[in-house]
Amino acid sequence: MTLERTFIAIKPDGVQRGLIGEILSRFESKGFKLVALKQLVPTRELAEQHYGVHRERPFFKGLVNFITSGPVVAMVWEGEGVINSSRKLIGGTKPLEAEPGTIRGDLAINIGRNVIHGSDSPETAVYEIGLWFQKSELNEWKPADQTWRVED
Ligand code: DAT
Ligand code: MG
Repeated sequence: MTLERTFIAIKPDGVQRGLIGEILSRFESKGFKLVALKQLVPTRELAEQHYGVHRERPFFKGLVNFITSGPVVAMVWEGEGVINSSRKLIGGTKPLEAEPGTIRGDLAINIGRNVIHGSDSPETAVYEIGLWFQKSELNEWKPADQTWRVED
């Protein structure tokens, strides 16, 4: 079993629309483990580093303006296969094409207001966790019901 960690962020639209609890509950109910969580308004520098791969895209400036426009809930979730599984829970980038049952499929309609971010690969996850969190902010702990979610 390979334990993975992924970076998940509820974007400013999700926070403003009161969707924090709804979104958290999907990861919690699935059984993944929350190892870090904080709310912050990202600086432009952080946002530009986070979305660095999109720097040359026409939507980059709007994306950075949006992500820095208000509080974001930044998180790290842990579990076997959590990176891919989170992308499935989140759904496709275009909310109108995202499957019903996914976060974007159920809660959003516009690509520029798609409520949540999730790392797309192990390399991206390591980069994004390091960008948003100090090591000391990542909590090592064992959920009391762990043996009812995963076999030893
Ligand atoms: P994802 O967030 O599903 O990983 P991505 O990495 O391709 O998608 O793009 C990052 C964000 O940029 C995406 O959540 C919304 C925005 N975005 C992507 N493509 C866009 C487009 N064609 N027009 C406007 N915004 C776009
Ligand atoms: Mg992406």
